[in-house]
Parts: sequence; C-alpha cells; structure tokens
Amino acid sequence: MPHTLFISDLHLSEDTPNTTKFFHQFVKQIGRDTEALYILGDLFEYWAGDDDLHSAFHAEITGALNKLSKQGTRLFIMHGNRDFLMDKQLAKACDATLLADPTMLDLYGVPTLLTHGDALCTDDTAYMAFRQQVRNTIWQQQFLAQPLTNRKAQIEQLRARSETEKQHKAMSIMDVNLQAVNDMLHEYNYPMMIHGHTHRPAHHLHHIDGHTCDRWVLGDWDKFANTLYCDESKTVWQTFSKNGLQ
Ligand code: LP5
Ligand code: MN
Repeated sequence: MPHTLFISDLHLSEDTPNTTKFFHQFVKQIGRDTEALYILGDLFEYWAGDDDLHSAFHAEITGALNKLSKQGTRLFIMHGNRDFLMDKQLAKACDATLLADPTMLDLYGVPTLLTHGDALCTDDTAYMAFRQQVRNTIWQQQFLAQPLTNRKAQIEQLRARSETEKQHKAMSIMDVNLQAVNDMLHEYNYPMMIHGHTHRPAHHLHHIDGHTCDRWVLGDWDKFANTLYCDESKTVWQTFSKNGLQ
C-alpha cells in the first residue's frame, strides 16, 4: 500500500552508534511503496554548518538518504532546534527538499500541519529568547563566518549549558503550551498536526471551535526507530528494532 512515513529527533552523531545502526537498517528496509519520508527536525545531534558536510560520518548519513531518494522515496527535511543551520548543500547531498517550519501538507486528502515543535514551547522563556536570537539571519551569517572549529566549540558550550538548565526546568515548561497549539490549529484552519521535539510520543485530540484535531507527537530514536505511518485509510505508529518492523 502506498504510504508516507514521518520521523524526527534521531539526533544522529558519531557518539551514538546504536542509533546510527537503526537508521541504516530503517533506510534499507524502506521500499518503493514508501512514497515519501518526512524528517521533522533534529536529524542530527547538531549541525554546525554545511561546510561540515564532508566528514566521513556526515557523508555516510547523507549518502544513505541520497540513495533512498534516488530509489524513488521523496525525501523532505525540516529544521529542528539542533540542526536549523542545515542549508542547500546538505539538501543537495541528501537529494532532499528542505521544508519551512511550519508546512501544510495534503496527506491523502487530510490537511496536515508539520512542525518541529520547539516553537510551541512558549512557557520555556529562556529557550524562546535564545531561539529568537539564533534564528536571526544576520546572527546566522556572523556565526557561519567563523571557522568551523570555533563554531563547534561554542556549540559544545551551549549543549552543556542546555543540559544543565534542563535539569532545573519543570517538565511542564519543556512541553508544548496548549494555547500555542490551539492558536496554530486555528490559524491553519483546524488541520491534523504532526510534530516532534518533546520526545513524548502520543496521539492527542484537540477540541477547538467545534472541530476535533488530531495531534501526533513523534518519539525520539533512543531505544528504537519510532515512525508514524500514514496511508489513505490509517495513521499508525510503527517501530523498528533489530527484530524488524512492529
Ligand atoms: O534539544 P534539547 O531538547 O535537548 O533542548 C532544547 C533546548 N536546547 C537547545 C540547545 C541544543 O540542545 C544544543 C545544540 C544546538 C546546536 C545549534 C547550532 C547553532 C547554534 C550555536 C550557538 C552557539 O536547543 C532547551 C529547551 C529544551 O529544548 C526543551 O524545549 O529547554 O533550551 C535550553 O536549554 C536553552 C537555555 O535555556 C538558554 C540557553 C541560552 C544560551 C545563551 C548563549 C547564547 C549563545 C549564542 C551566541 C554564541
Ligand atoms: Mn528538538
């Protein structure tokens, strides 16, 4: 049955070889009936700029995605909060289309809103202030003008700071704000919504203005490959472990 898969938050890095193994197993078992694969952010643990494209690890990942795309599965990649510096050269290397966040999609007749999800975490005011700073085009140009090694050193500092700060933030603060979700559903005329980021896989129903909207939250790839499968008649979770698809 022709279908579409959604994934996010793989956080691929050389430091997590198990996840990389899942990734390669997952990509290999995708057949021609997977019409499209949507990666909704945080494919990488972090992305320091497209000039880091040619490291052996990055070449291995982009090569696998490129092969998948050339085999006939259309590939779409959205920025996450960790890899928002992915740009045209990365997209070209993967033979993928970079998607704006958010993006509306006609998913087998169902209007569907795709987003990474971090922009919905409006209670996390420290993160939102940081996000506003680093999503600024001029800031990004200045950051990317620095040597790759300097950028990586700054990112390492940021990662450490983020991990420390997260330990002191309430779980509720790091989740999406329900009013922000409802506002977005209203703005886009009550679509189905698919997002990641919070690593809290779930299927929510939002009752808003007389409409019922599905919200699917994608899981991370810590223990196994979490995917959302959609065809013209159903939307279901699909996980992939070393024993195959479940
Ligand atoms: O990703 P996750 O879920 O673990 O945590 C996020 C928020 N943290 C981040 C930081 C990333 O995890 C680290 C890697 C990013 C690489 C980006 C590359 C380019 C930018 C490089 C800039 C040097 O996104 C975390 C949220 C959490 O989600 C839940 O929603 O809480 O947010 C934070 O922890 C951010 C802190 O609260 C605020 C940090 C302020 C840092 C200020 C330094 C500014 C540096 C910029 C200039 C050099
Ligand atoms: Mn994220």
